Amino acid sequence: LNQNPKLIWFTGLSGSGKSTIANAVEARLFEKGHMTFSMDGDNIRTGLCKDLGFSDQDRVENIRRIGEVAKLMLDAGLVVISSFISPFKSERKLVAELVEEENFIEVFVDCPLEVCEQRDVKGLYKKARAGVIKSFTGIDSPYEKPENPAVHIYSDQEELQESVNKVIEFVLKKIAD
Ligand code: GGZ
Repeated sequence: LNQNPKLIWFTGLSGSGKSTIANAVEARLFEKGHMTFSMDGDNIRTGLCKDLGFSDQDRVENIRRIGEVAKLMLDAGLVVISSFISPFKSERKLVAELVEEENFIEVFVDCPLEVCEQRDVKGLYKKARAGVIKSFTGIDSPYEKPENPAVHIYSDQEELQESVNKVIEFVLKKIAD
């Protein structure tokens, strides 16, 4: 059993591909014998954070709670994978400090807004443009790009496997350190 807990923190716009890449990364780590724990909107915003919306204040609280859960899971010895927009630099920094910088791996899933909007898998951008959904990231709510991510994914230019390889390579090196 490999035990060198790390937090792999995916950040990026809605529809950038965070969860898709994260799921594939988790499968690969599992194959290699790492115990993992994944968090995304589907298992967090429906439970632990179901009282929170998308105001700046609620997003900050969302990420704070996720950071605390990640810290507990790291204590349990797991490789934690999280996929949230996490639009604010300051909150990502807070999480990094909470779990200690050397355990925090920031992965920026970089995809132009136009591409996310064109894909519009869930039809949310259309609703945001129509004003049905307010404070939508990239439309009328900010996204602060990471300046120096550990891994920089260009999800509109790379094949999924290439993106996954970039993350895995970095993570395994970090775990081996
Ligand atoms: C952004 C929203 C919003 C608004 C609902 N803004 O593509 P999705 O659907 O599955 O991922 C998005 C998800 C974002 O939740 P996070 O917890 O990752 O956000 S944050 O880190 O900022 O707290 C999107 C959906 O929720 N969604 N309304 N207004 N995304």
